[in-house]
Amino acid sequence: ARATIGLTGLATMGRNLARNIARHGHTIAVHNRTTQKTTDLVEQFGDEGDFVATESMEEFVGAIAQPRTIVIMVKAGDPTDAVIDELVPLLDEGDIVVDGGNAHFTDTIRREKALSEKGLHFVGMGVSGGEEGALNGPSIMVGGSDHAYEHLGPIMESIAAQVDGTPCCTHVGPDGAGHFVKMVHNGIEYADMQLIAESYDLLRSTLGLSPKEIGEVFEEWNGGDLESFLIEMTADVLAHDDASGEPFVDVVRDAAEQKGTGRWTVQSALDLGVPVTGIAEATFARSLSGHTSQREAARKVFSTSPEGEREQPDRDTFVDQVRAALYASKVVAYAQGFDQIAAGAEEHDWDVDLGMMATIWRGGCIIRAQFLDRIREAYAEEPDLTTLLTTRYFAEAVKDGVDAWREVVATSARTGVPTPAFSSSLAYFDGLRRERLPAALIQALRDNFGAHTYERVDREGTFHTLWAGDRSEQEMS
Ligand code: NBP
Repeated sequence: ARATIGLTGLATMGRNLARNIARHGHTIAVHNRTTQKTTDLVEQFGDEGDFVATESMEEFVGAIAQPRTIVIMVKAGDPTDAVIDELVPLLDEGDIVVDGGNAHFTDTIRREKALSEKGLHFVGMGVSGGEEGALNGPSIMVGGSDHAYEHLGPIMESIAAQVDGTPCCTHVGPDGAGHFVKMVHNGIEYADMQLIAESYDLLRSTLGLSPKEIGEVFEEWNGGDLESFLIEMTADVLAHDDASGEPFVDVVRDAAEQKGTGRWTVQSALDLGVPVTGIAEATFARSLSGHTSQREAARKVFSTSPEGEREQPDRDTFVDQVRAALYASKVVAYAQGFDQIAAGAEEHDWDVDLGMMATIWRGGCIIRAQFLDRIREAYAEEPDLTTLLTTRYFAEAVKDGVDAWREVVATSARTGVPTPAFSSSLAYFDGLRRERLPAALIQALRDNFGAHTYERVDREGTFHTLWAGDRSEQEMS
């Protein structure tokens, strides 16, 4: 029998995705550059479904029913281009080539253009949830044409995570839209994790709680508004002891790594002019943690202050304040991420349904959370909302938490516990809600040194003051 779909690239992700597809009753042709991986897959898991193992690219392409749907799951970057170059001469018009790796969305736009000129459909597909998700139900963000989704969508919807009967998979929009949304999703994941890490640090450094005790706090938080996969995982990790008997978190080197999607999100946000301060601070915090020699130099010079002046706030009060600060900062980080998706969609002319993004992140992916249902509801109530921050539910949550949020940020400043994500989120919130911003002074300075002109609050038009002359004001337009 001809396979209904093919998948090439059988490392961790590809292999699990192939098994997931086969388990859902789809006949799948499998291929890998190194044939051993194909043989291993079919030997170990061949009884899970209908696999067609192939060795050469020709054999692989020949095994798939037309129009072919072919998923590439190789290392992002040059390997993806190498596989596309090998595949394309073997394909027929109307075939669908799907890149399920973590490609940069601009690469996806480029590839889609090149393949559509050859009469092929190219789909950039963001797959979230790591290896576990790939096997048991990921969250899938599909780009590309409507035609491609008609073929690919039903298969992907069948293997995606399901929440309340809704698959965590959707057609996000044309060309790079799927990979763009996956990128921002990863950026939000960075912010989420940084906020959790800051909460842990505050509870440990300020209250002197042990990792186990903090794990219990997180477990309790997981029973409320903060309920999410990452909070649950934090409770689990903090409760874990190393074989040496030490808390596991204490034996792990404190230098966070990154594969680049957080950096991409921030780079794109800078291009779009969207202030994603939570994601940016989370990304920079990882960089800072890895700057070992600078940290060592600073530690030697500044070791004395202000540690040793540990404040001892009331435990229950402070735990609750940190919870409120975490929630409010999380609202800000998500509001910023959704702003970026809206701006990206506008820039690239993608019609992205923002509520749907929250819907498909409710399951399968690392940031899955109860919270996303609130975001989905907010967009259902008001599809064109200006910012998530001011929607009924989130506005109430932030208003209720703002005093605690300020207290936590103030405590962190006094005690020297760095909280870049908490602090910057609060600054963002205050920046948005202030009646007047000191941007007026910036405009005045710009006009003074560079004749960059300014607008006035009391009249229409553009103006310039002759700063070096008689300081009279000229109307420029
Ligand atoms: P890797 O990113 O480690 O890539 C290994 C695969 O790429 C192998 O199948 C390898 O074939 C193939 N490959 C390479 Br490398 N160069 C090739 C070339 N020139 N021609 C053909 N094949 C080539 O695999 P992964 O961790 O399974 O991830 C796959 C994709 O999924 C990546 O884009 C990744 O960013 C993305 N992703 C990963 C995760 C995760 O949690 N790991 C989550 C979401 C998305 P070989 O066996 O012959 O060397």
